[in-house]
Amino acid sequence: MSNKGFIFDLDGVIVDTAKYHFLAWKKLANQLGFEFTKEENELFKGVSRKRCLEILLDIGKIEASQEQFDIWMVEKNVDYLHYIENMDESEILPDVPKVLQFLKDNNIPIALGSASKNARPILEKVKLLHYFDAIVDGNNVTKAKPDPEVFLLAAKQLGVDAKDCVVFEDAVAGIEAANAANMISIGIGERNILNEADYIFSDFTEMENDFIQELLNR
Ligand code: B16
Ligand code: MG
Repeated sequence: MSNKGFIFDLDGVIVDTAKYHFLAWKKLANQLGFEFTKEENELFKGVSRKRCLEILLDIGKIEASQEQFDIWMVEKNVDYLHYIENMDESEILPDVPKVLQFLKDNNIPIALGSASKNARPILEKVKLLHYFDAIVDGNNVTKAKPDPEVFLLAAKQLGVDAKDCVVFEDAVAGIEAANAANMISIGIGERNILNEADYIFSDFTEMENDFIQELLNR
Protein backbone atom coordinates (compact mmCIF):
# COMPACT_ATOMS: atom_id res chain seq x y z
CA MET A 1 0.00 0.00 0.00
CA SER A 2 1.27 3.46 -0.88
CA ASN A 3 1.88 6.11 1.76
CA LYS A 4 0.32 8.72 -0.52
CA GLY A 5 -3.33 9.81 -0.60
CA PHE A 6 -5.33 11.70 -3.23
CA ILE A 7 -8.23 14.00 -2.32
CA PHE A 8 -10.76 15.28 -4.85
CA ASP A 9 -13.10 18.23 -4.52
CA LEU A 10 -16.51 17.48 -6.12
CA ASP A 11 -18.19 20.50 -7.71
CA GLY A 12 -15.98 21.81 -10.53
CA VAL A 13 -13.47 18.95 -10.33
CA ILE A 14 -15.46 15.73 -10.76
CA VAL A 15 -18.74 17.17 -12.07
CA ASP A 16 -19.89 20.60 -13.22
CA THR A 17 -22.67 21.13 -10.72
CA ALA A 18 -21.81 24.86 -10.43
CA LYS A 19 -24.30 25.50 -13.25
CA TYR A 20 -27.11 23.92 -11.20
CA HIS A 21 -26.15 25.79 -8.03
CA PHE A 22 -26.23 28.95 -10.18
CA LEU A 23 -29.73 28.25 -11.53
CA ALA A 24 -31.08 27.60 -8.03
CA TRP A 25 -29.50 30.75 -6.53
CA LYS A 26 -30.64 32.83 -9.51
CA LYS A 27 -34.20 31.62 -9.08
CA LEU A 28 -34.17 32.66 -5.42
CA ALA A 29 -32.62 36.06 -6.25
CA ASN A 30 -35.22 36.72 -8.95
CA GLN A 31 -37.99 35.71 -6.57
CA LEU A 32 -36.59 38.26 -4.10
CA GLY A 33 -36.55 40.91 -6.86
CA PHE A 34 -32.93 41.21 -7.97
CA GLU A 35 -30.52 39.80 -10.55
CA PHE A 36 -27.73 37.31 -9.87
CA THR A 37 -24.98 37.02 -12.49
CA LYS A 38 -22.56 34.27 -13.54
CA GLU A 39 -19.70 36.51 -12.38
CA GLU A 40 -21.23 36.75 -8.91
CA ASN A 41 -21.65 32.97 -8.93
CA GLU A 42 -17.83 32.66 -9.02
CA LEU A 43 -17.83 33.84 -5.39
CA PHE A 44 -19.95 30.82 -4.47
CA LYS A 45 -17.53 28.13 -5.64
CA GLY A 46 -16.30 25.93 -2.78
CA VAL A 47 -18.31 28.05 -0.32
CA SER A 48 -20.86 26.49 2.07
CA ARG A 49 -24.59 26.83 1.39
CA LYS A 50 -25.07 29.05 4.45
CA ARG A 51 -22.26 31.40 3.42
CA CYS A 52 -23.61 31.50 -0.15
CA LEU A 53 -27.02 32.69 1.11
CA GLU A 54 -25.35 35.34 3.27
CA ILE A 55 -23.47 36.64 0.22
CA LEU A 56 -26.63 36.50 -1.94
CA LEU A 57 -28.62 38.54 0.58
CA ASP A 58 -25.75 41.05 0.75
CA ILE A 59 -25.87 41.41 -3.03
CA GLY A 60 -29.65 42.01 -2.90
CA LYS A 61 -29.29 44.22 0.20
CA ILE A 62 -31.89 42.08 1.95
CA GLU A 63 -32.14 41.53 5.68
CA ALA A 64 -33.80 38.41 6.99
CA SER A 65 -34.79 36.85 10.30
CA GLN A 66 -33.15 33.54 11.20
CA GLU A 67 -36.43 31.79 10.44
CA GLN A 68 -36.72 33.32 6.96
CA PHE A 69 -33.02 32.60 6.30
CA ASP A 70 -33.56 28.92 7.09
CA ILE A 71 -36.63 28.75 4.81
CA TRP A 72 -34.62 30.16 1.87
CA MET A 73 -31.79 27.69 2.56
CA VAL A 74 -34.27 24.83 2.26
CA GLU A 75 -35.95 26.33 -0.81
CA LYS A 76 -32.66 26.70 -2.64
CA ASN A 77 -31.67 23.13 -1.85
CA VAL A 78 -35.03 21.70 -2.94
CA ASP A 79 -34.55 23.48 -6.27
CA TYR A 80 -30.96 22.28 -6.57
CA LEU A 81 -32.02 18.69 -5.83
CA HIS A 82 -34.57 19.00 -8.60
CA TYR A 83 -31.85 20.06 -11.07
CA ILE A 84 -29.50 17.21 -10.12
CA GLU A 85 -32.23 14.57 -9.99
CA ASN A 86 -31.48 13.24 -13.46
CA MET A 87 -27.69 13.54 -13.41
CA ASP A 88 -25.82 10.58 -14.87
CA GLU A 89 -22.33 9.52 -16.01
CA SER A 90 -22.48 11.90 -18.98
CA GLU A 91 -21.92 14.79 -16.54
CA ILE A 92 -18.55 13.55 -15.29
CA LEU A 93 -15.86 16.03 -16.34
CA PRO A 94 -13.42 14.79 -19.03
CA ASP A 95 -10.82 12.17 -18.04
CA VAL A 96 -11.82 12.07 -14.35
CA PRO A 97 -12.45 8.28 -14.52
CA LYS A 98 -9.06 7.80 -16.22
CA VAL A 99 -7.26 9.46 -13.27
CA LEU A 100 -9.36 7.62 -10.66
CA GLN A 101 -8.67 4.30 -12.39
CA PHE A 102 -4.92 5.00 -12.60
CA LEU A 103 -4.85 5.66 -8.85
CA LYS A 104 -6.91 2.52 -8.14
CA ASP A 105 -4.62 0.42 -10.35
CA ASN A 106 -1.72 1.67 -8.22
CA ASN A 107 -3.55 0.95 -4.92
CA ILE A 108 -3.58 4.63 -3.93
CA PRO A 109 -6.28 5.56 -1.39
CA ILE A 110 -8.76 8.15 -2.67
CA ALA A 111 -10.95 10.56 -0.68
CA LEU A 112 -13.58 13.16 -1.45
CA GLY A 113 -13.14 16.55 0.25
CA SER A 114 -16.18 18.66 -0.62
CA ALA A 115 -18.18 21.48 0.97
CA SER A 116 -21.41 20.00 -0.39
CA LYS A 117 -23.97 18.23 1.75
CA ASN A 118 -25.22 16.54 -1.43
CA ALA A 119 -21.89 14.94 -2.34
CA ARG A 120 -22.72 11.29 -1.71
CA PRO A 121 -25.95 11.13 -3.77
CA ILE A 122 -24.18 12.92 -6.64
CA LEU A 123 -21.33 10.38 -6.64
CA GLU A 124 -23.95 7.63 -6.64
CA LYS A 125 -25.81 9.16 -9.60
CA VAL A 126 -22.65 9.45 -11.72
CA LYS A 127 -21.56 5.94 -10.58
CA LEU A 128 -18.18 6.94 -9.13
CA LEU A 129 -18.89 6.24 -5.47
CA HIS A 130 -17.02 2.91 -5.51
CA TYR A 131 -13.68 4.65 -6.20
CA PHE A 132 -13.70 6.46 -2.84
CA ASP A 133 -12.14 5.03 0.32
CA ALA A 134 -13.32 8.03 2.38
CA ILE A 135 -15.92 10.76 1.92
CA VAL A 136 -15.65 13.99 3.84
CA ASP A 137 -18.27 16.57 2.91
CA GLY A 138 -20.42 19.40 4.23
CA ASN A 139 -22.07 17.01 6.66
CA ASN A 140 -18.81 16.17 8.46
CA VAL A 141 -17.05 19.51 8.87
CA THR A 142 -17.65 22.47 11.14
CA LYS A 143 -15.27 24.91 9.43
CA ALA A 144 -15.62 25.73 5.74
CA LYS A 145 -12.77 26.08 3.21
CA PRO A 146 -10.32 27.95 3.30
CA ASP A 147 -10.06 26.24 6.69
CA PRO A 148 -8.09 22.99 6.13
CA GLU A 149 -10.46 20.89 8.29
CA VAL A 150 -12.13 19.07 5.38
CA PHE A 151 -8.81 17.91 3.89
CA LEU A 152 -7.17 17.08 7.24
CA LEU A 153 -10.15 14.91 8.11
CA ALA A 154 -9.94 13.21 4.71
CA ALA A 155 -6.21 12.48 5.25
CA LYS A 156 -6.97 11.07 8.68
CA GLN A 157 -9.69 8.80 7.29
CA LEU A 158 -7.30 7.55 4.61
CA GLY A 159 -4.62 6.98 7.24
CA VAL A 160 -2.13 9.12 5.31
CA ASP A 161 0.01 12.03 6.60
CA ALA A 162 -1.19 15.45 5.43
CA LYS A 163 2.18 16.19 3.76
CA ASP A 164 1.73 13.04 1.63
CA CYS A 165 -1.69 14.11 0.29
CA VAL A 166 -2.45 15.63 -3.08
CA VAL A 167 -5.60 17.78 -3.46
CA PHE A 168 -7.46 18.58 -6.70
CA GLU A 169 -9.49 21.80 -6.38
CA ASP A 170 -11.26 24.32 -8.64
CA ALA A 171 -11.91 27.04 -6.03
CA VAL A 172 -9.52 29.62 -4.58
CA ALA A 173 -10.83 28.82 -1.08
CA GLY A 174 -10.07 25.14 -1.71
CA ILE A 175 -6.49 25.78 -2.87
CA GLU A 176 -5.96 27.92 0.25
CA ALA A 177 -7.35 25.09 2.40
CA ALA A 178 -5.01 22.52 0.78
CA ASN A 179 -2.00 24.82 1.22
CA ALA A 180 -2.95 25.47 4.85
CA ALA A 181 -3.13 21.69 5.36
CA ASN A 182 0.45 21.43 4.03
CA MET A 183 -0.70 19.26 1.12
CA ILE A 184 0.25 19.40 -2.56
CA SER A 185 -2.40 21.59 -4.22
CA ILE A 186 -3.42 21.09 -7.82
CA GLY A 187 -5.71 23.71 -9.33
CA ILE A 188 -8.21 22.59 -11.97
CA GLY A 189 -9.28 25.66 -13.91
CA GLU A 190 -7.89 29.05 -14.83
CA ARG A 191 -4.25 29.89 -14.13
CA ASN A 192 -4.90 33.54 -13.24
CA ILE A 193 -7.54 32.57 -10.64
CA LEU A 194 -5.78 29.56 -9.08
CA ASN A 195 -2.24 30.98 -9.03
CA GLU A 196 -1.63 29.95 -5.40
CA ALA A 197 -1.75 26.26 -6.38
CA ASP A 198 1.45 24.19 -6.61
CA TYR A 199 0.38 23.01 -10.10
CA ILE A 200 -2.43 24.15 -12.40
CA PHE A 201 -4.23 22.31 -15.22
CA SER A 202 -7.22 23.55 -17.15
CA ASP A 203 -8.74 20.05 -16.87
CA PHE A 204 -7.74 16.39 -16.45
CA THR A 205 -7.27 15.85 -20.20
CA GLU A 206 -4.06 17.89 -19.81
CA MET A 207 -2.74 15.66 -17.03
CA GLU A 208 -0.61 12.71 -18.15
CA ASN A 209 -0.33 9.58 -16.02
CA ASP A 210 3.44 10.33 -15.90
CA PHE A 211 2.70 13.49 -13.92
CA ILE A 212 0.71 11.51 -11.33
CA GLN A 213 3.45 8.88 -11.25
CA GLU A 214 5.98 11.64 -10.45
CA LEU A 215 3.79 12.79 -7.53
CA LEU A 216 3.70 9.20 -6.29
CA ASN A 217 7.49 8.95 -6.46
CA ARG A 218 8.10 12.16 -4.48
P1 B16 B 1 -24.58 22.10 -1.01
P2 B16 B 1 -17.32 21.65 -3.57
C1 B16 B 1 -19.39 23.25 -2.98
O1 B16 B 1 -18.89 22.02 -3.41
C2 B16 B 1 -19.81 24.14 -4.14
O2 B16 B 1 -18.68 24.52 -4.91
C3 B16 B 1 -20.50 25.37 -3.61
O3 B16 B 1 -20.91 26.20 -4.68
C4 B16 B 1 -21.70 24.94 -2.78
O4 B16 B 1 -22.36 26.06 -2.22
C5 B16 B 1 -21.22 24.02 -1.65
O5 B16 B 1 -20.56 22.90 -2.21
C6 B16 B 1 -22.35 23.53 -0.78
O6 B16 B 1 -23.17 22.67 -1.53
O7 B16 B 1 -25.56 23.21 -1.05
O8 B16 B 1 -24.85 20.99 -1.99
O9 B16 B 1 -24.34 21.58 0.39
O10 B16 B 1 -16.82 22.47 -4.69
O11 B16 B 1 -16.64 21.91 -2.24
O12 B16 B 1 -17.41 20.18 -3.91
MG1 MG C 1 -15.30 22.90 -6.14
